[in-house]
Amino acid sequence: MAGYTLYWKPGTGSMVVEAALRLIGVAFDKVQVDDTARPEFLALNPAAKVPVLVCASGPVIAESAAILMALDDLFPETRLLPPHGTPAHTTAVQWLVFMATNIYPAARRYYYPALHTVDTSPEAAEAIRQQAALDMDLDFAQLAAEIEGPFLLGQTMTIADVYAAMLADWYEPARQTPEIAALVRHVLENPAVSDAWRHHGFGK
Ligand SMILES: N[C@@H](CCC(=O)N[C@@H](CS)C(=O)NCC(=O)O)C(=O)O
Repeated sequence: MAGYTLYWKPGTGSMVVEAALRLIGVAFDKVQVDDTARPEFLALNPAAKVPVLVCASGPVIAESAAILMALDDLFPETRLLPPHGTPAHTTAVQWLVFMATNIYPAARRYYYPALHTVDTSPEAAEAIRQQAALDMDLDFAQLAAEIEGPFLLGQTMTIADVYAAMLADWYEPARQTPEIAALVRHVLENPAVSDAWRHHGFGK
C-alpha cells in the first residue's frame, strides 16, 4: 500500500489533487468512488463528497483546498504553492480559497440546480442555474483581471492555476476569456497535470 490513497471520481474536483500528487511524484493508490453515499465512504467524509485523501500516517483529509494546502506543507520542495511566508504564498492561498468557496459551489448550482432549492418547479431550478452562471461570470472576470500571465502569479505555475483550469473546464464561457484560455493552455503543457486531466476525463 502506498503512503497516500486518493478517493476520486471522473470529471470531479479530485482532478486537481491527482495533479498535485503527480507533481510531487509520490506513490499513491486510487480508489474510484461510484457512490459517495455508501457507508464506507461516509465514514471517511460524512459530507459525501470527493476528493478525499487518506494518508497512511493517519490523517484523512477532505475539501480540495485543504488537501492541496496539506500536501504543500508535507512537500514544500515541490512548490505546489510559493514558499511559506512570502506574499506570493498568501496570494496563491487567497485564490485557492476564493475558487473553492465561490466558483466551485456555483458550478455545482449550475449543473445540479434542483439540489439547491426546495421549490420543485422547473422555473425555480432554471432561476438557480441562471444566477449561478451570473455568479461565475463575475468570479471568473475577477480572476481573469488578476492573472499576471501566463499563470496567476506570473511565470511560475502553482496548484492554484491547475485549480483555475479545472473550474474553467466546467464552464465554457470562462474558457472564452483570453487570459483564462492562455492559462489553461500553459497548465496543460505540464505532463503531470495533463496525465491527471486525461485520467479524470477532462477536456471533452
Ligand atoms: N467543497 C468540496 C466540494 C466537493 C464536491 O462538491 N465534490 C462533488 C464532485 S465535484 C461530489 O463529490 N459530489 C457528490 C457525488 O458526486 O456523489 C471540495 O472543495 O472538495
